[in-house]
Amino acid sequence: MKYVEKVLKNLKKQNPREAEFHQAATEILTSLSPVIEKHPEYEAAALLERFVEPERVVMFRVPWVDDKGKVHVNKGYRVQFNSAIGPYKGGLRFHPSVNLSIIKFLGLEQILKNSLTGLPIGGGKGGSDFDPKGKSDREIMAFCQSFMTELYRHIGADTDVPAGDIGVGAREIGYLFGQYKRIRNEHVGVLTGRGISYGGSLARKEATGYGLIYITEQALKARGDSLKNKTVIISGSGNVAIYACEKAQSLGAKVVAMYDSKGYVYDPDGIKLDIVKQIKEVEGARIKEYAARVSGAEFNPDCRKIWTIPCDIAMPCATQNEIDEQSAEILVKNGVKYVAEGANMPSTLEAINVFISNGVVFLPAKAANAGGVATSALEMAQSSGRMFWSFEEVDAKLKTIMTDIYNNIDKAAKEYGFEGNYVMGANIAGFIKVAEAMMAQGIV
Ligand code: NDP
Ligand code: 2IT
Repeated sequence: MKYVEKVLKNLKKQNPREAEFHQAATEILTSLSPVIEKHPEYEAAALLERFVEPERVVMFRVPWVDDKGKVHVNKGYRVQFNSAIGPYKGGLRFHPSVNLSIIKFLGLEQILKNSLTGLPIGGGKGGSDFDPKGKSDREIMAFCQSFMTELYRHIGADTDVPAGDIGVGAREIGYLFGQYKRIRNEHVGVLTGRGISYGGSLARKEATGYGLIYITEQALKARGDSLKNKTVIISGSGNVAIYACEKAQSLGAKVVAMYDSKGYVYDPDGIKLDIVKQIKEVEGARIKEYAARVSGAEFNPDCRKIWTIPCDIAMPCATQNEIDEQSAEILVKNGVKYVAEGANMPSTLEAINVFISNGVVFLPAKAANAGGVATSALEMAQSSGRMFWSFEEVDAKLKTIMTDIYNNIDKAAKEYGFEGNYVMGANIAGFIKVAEAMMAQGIV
């Protein structure tokens, strides 16, 4: 049996019932075969076995009291996956679906994503099964303070730097940072996505969505095309989706549909983003509201049906496995030309096969959504340098980073004989740097 197959088989055996982790590992390890074949010394150094095993997993209890005085207990996680090229870096997700498998798949992906940014950041991820929906500000604060009261001892500006993800935005980062500072008595860049008044970076909020559009623009440009007049579907209506929509529209694309977990809205005239922002960012209400406010817009409670709307470009920006094989086939049948993943692992392995085998330009998450964490690394640089860059400076750096990522994954795919296959390109280009760093540092 080949080395990668052995490692994958063992991973599944040693980590049973972790479906999402198996899925991410399968995609990554399968792509790495051509690199591994060129480097027999990797097997002798058990490099892959070490690569798929987190350096450290922290699991903890998060007790907190709600507004009625009732005590709740949630699970807290931080997976410090790989620090070969820099301090652990990656978001925190607060969502009731969170479990160890989900945090591990996100952490594994993050290692390669962070490597692709070209910046010195290792891979980590964390979160909780806490559901921020319907909670008061005080309850959110109580939860965040309790979460940080354990997490603080495991993180640090040069050790592990968490940030946001699903359910963790500016408000949560603020409460988490306040508690860290209070315990440690240190005002340092230990979290990114901070508010601008206390060490955050301009353009971090927009970065994942903008970056997604910048890399898509590059892929279009390389084919003599542009976003102008393209029909786009963006799933989700959170941080990534909103700013992807904003940048896509500013470049002339027509975004016709978006969703939240309760259903999607279709607006054939093009989504009015100010109304979405009002509903989601100001009121914290449901996207369904959009259809009530905009004439000609329709609401459908079945999220998956969003992929039956014909489009040129599909951008899943909500969560894992939102596009399955059947949805991918419908998208292809309806003429989709590009799929760019804003969310992490939004396409199943079967869906990816459908896209690639049908010649769809498929930009995988670890490349396409790397703009968020890249800008987090720019926030870290500003924090440690005691500097503050303008929006334009940060945005220009983000654009360069996304262009470089596109060129690097394109080049790696070609070099290894898989031209146009960016799953291969992204995994290989991301892995090479991490593998070199791990080999140089000995058996650790
Ligand atoms: P937000 O919490 O801001 O928004 C999440 C959005 O996805 C909401 O519209 C939410 O709807 C929807 N959603 C979540 N779960 C489901 C589900 N099961 N079915 C349908 N819709 C769902 O998160 P972000 O925008 O920050 O994150 C979105 C994705 O992008 C995630 O996969 C995240 O890992 C990834 N990502 C985020 C980065 C960042 O910088 N924030 C960076 C790189 C990747 P509802 O409100 O109804 O739950
Ligand atoms: O998935 C991701 O890359 C993020 N949620 C952002 C991580 C970060 O550290 O900014």
